[in-house]
Amino acid sequence: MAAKKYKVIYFDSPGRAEATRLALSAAGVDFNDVRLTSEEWQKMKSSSPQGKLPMMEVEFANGKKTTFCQSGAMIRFVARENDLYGSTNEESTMVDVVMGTLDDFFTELIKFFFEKDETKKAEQKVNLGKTVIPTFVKYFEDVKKDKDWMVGTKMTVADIAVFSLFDQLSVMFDDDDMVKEYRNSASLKGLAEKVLTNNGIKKWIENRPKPKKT
Ligand SMILES: N[C@@H](CCC(=O)N[C@@H](CS)C(=O)NCC(=O)O)C(=O)O
Repeated sequence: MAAKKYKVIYFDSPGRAEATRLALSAAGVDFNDVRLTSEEWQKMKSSSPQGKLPMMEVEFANGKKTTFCQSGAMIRFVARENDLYGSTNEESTMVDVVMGTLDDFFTELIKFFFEKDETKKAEQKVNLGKTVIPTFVKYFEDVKKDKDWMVGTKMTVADIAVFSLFDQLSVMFDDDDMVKEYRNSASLKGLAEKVLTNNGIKKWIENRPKPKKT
């Protein structure tokens, strides 16, 4: 049977698309990495299903094409297709818990990055560094404990997505203090090392466009 063809469409940044790009790479699935400029996106926004990115177009073996929105749905599609979603319903649900928590974390970060008022932005930065980031780091450490993976006994998209978000944070905040809990976390550093043993992920990271500091 012919393989499915994938197109991941997003901006030229990691953001909400990178975990899906990493999951496809982990599974050794080729995909078309489409990176739009703001101008290109504005031209197609009104004719897109939700007026939001990322989107993932999948062309099935019979030629049918479906465009999925919502980063969580996209990565779960890839996870189900490639055995990256745990081995039982309990494990898959725990993967969902981790992914939902990452979404809450991402939402907090987005509020900060899009804040225009400099005073509010400075306050939010303090809150992120003192409270938000340490709280999420502690939560992910509690889930992982001293196991190899976040959930179950093999890599899932929960591992990939946790790795991806902290990888982005490390680039965004070159200020050590902001991500010191992550940098000092033996458990999450261990997870990153495990994720990076995957050849597809290693290759993707070596060759992807270098993430920019926001
Ligand atoms: N829940 C959606 C959120 C999508 C979203 O907010 N996308 C932003 C970028 S991260 C976007 O499309 N912004 C451009 C726009 O609204 O035109 C998801 O996870 O995919």
